[in-house]
Amino acid sequence: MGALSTTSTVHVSNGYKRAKVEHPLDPLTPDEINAVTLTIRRYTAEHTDIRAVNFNNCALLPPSKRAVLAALGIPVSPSGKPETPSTIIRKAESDFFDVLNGFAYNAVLALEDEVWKVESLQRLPEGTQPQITVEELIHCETVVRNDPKVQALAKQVGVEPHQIFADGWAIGWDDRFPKSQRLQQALLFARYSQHDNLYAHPLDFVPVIDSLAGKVIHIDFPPSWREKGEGRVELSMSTTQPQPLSDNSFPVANRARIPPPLTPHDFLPDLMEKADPTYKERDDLKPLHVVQPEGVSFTMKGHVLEWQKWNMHIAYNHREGIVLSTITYNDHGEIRPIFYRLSIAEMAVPYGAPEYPHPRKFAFDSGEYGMGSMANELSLGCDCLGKIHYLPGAYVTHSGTAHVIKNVICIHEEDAGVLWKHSDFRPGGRSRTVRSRRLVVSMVCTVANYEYIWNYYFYQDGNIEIEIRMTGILQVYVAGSDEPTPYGIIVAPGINAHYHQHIFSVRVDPMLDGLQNSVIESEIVGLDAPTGSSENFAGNGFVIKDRVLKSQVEDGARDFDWANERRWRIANLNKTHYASGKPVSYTIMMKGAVLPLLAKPDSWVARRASFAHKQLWVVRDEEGPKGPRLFPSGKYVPQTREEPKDSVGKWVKEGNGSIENEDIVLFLTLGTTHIPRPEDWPVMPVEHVSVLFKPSSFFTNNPSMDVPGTKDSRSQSAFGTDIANGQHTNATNGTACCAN
Ligand code: ABN
Ligand code: CU
Repeated sequence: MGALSTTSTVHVSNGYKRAKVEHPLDPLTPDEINAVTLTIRRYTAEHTDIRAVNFNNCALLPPSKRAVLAALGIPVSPSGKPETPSTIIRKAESDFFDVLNGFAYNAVLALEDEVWKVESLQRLPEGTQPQITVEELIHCETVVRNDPKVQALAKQVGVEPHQIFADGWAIGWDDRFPKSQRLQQALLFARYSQHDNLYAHPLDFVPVIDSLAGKVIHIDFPPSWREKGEGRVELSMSTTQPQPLSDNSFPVANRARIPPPLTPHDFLPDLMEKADPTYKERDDLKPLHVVQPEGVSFTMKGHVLEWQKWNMHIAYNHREGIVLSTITYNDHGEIRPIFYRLSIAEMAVPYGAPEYPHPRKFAFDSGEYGMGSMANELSLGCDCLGKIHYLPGAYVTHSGTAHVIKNVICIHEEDAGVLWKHSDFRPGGRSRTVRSRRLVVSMVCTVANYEYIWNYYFYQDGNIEIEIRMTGILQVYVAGSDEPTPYGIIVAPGINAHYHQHIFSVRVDPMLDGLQNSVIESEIVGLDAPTGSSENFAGNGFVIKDRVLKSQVEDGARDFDWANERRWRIANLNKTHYASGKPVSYTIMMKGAVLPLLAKPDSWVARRASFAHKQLWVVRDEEGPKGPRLFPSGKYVPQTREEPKDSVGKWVKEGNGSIENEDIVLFLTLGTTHIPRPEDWPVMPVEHVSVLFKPSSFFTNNPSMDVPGTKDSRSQSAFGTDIANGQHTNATNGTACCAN
């Protein structure tokens, strides 16, 4: 079926009342999701031969950038005049399956006079797979647990059917199956009691399921390694290549099986104590409360937050989780646009073990599962300390009803150490200390074994930071006793944690003092003139060489370069700083988070995750009818083979458009190569990566000079002792140190 022109209407009454929408980027409310899916159901029943619908996703289709900025009165150029607002029609988009034949569809709906209407309905091209849903993950586990072949294989290593558990990953890449088949690979584990850490008991085979048919269609057996002497190892199979499907013999006669390790490795205190009666929680931690006696310093109106000169719209969606939009800064009364939109748009987690089927392990957690759908219900006093404001989020379930996560986005303030300080060291000199308060917008996602924490920080000196924290449980595979593990490390007996990378793509849609922005690449280089020369006699001279990135095709994909301390800044070339004469800009600091993709350039993962090849991508923001360029590995990620047409690698190559003084979008690649440690087991302490955006010639001077010096009347000497003076005094409060 092609695009359909007829429209169907469903009135939003009958309990589908729309909650108040105050901002054009407000996400669909649960009522709206319900109304949209009901509209689609009626439409398909009345106008198509689709008879059984399973919804996959449903979200706001954002209006155009210029329309939103005009509606909010945000200027699009340094001249300061906002454009004339036009009517914004609220739109929604949903992907769904016809469960009878497995075809996937995309519908776009518009809300007119409080009534949703189907504007277009298209069958997705064969092989296009929308994300794996929460329900499919649960279903996959049930399918493998009930499969007689899986049960028989599990029994051979002492595992009963009710003890079989599975993480139903997207297939990754497997040419042996047709693209049209919706597939999941079930990474198997045994669980021996209700809340046992199942990752402590990995199984040695990997079923593949057809998600729509609900059937196990194949089982793969990773080969194991043998010691060959003199440090050499040998694979138990002759190749790391996938075996032909015809070679799938059940039961596996003569195959050396590796039973799962039985030792528990738990993280819940009662279970840890059960396993080891000497286990005891430490009892020497005194309470530490975050107290805000006068409440918070931010205000929220719906999804719009105002804090310390910052203003932004905070939204949830099923895919990126947090999306921050229309970020402005009030600079002495002038509302200055900074970023139109910020999100973590994609991530890839490729594992480094080449034995088949381990190479299929490269998760695109955002595009394949949706970080929003995987987000946690946060809880006060443990995930979030202090005075907290939560925002809810809603995603669609197969039935079409909205699933609400009440506390999905956490908004709060934190002390962030010293913001700035100076002491005049001369006798009688005065000093001033100003502490940094930051605003945090955060979310926690559980992607099967791992958790990811997204933290967006806003500071009083104009800095913005996006930090990703990783914790949770390592993805592991079983190792035979004495089996060498060249691509991983044994974190506990029989448990091999494969090496892997976490590679994130941060999408930055800038609007520094308007939409026409550029990227300046700087290299910091020593002077060419030799030591002893008249230009550089002591040999110490270095300069900064700036170059504006000009053409998308030539400059749109950039490598980091340590040798020249390469750095990038987003600039508005139409406005310069009164003193430095430099264009107003924000510098991008990747704080030790740049990394090379370790898989080969023509590897499966590299072909699907073109964004991971380069540290910086700059493309023109071209808003099509289905919205802007949002996802660097394509809109539909599961089961792509080769680089999708709508990926950042393809956009850069497209046309010879200018990226200088244009409406541009950046994708920053950052992450970490994770060589697991036993200390990452059974649960990994958090690891951080972050990118910082720092104003450079953007403000007249330090914009935080007006932050008051701190006088925290509740800070006291730890032991009732004035340690600095070597005197015992009563606990004193710390008023004088900050400004005297
Ligand atoms: N990390 C892959 C994944 C994510 C979510 C659910 C299952 C598997
Ligand atoms: Cu890791």
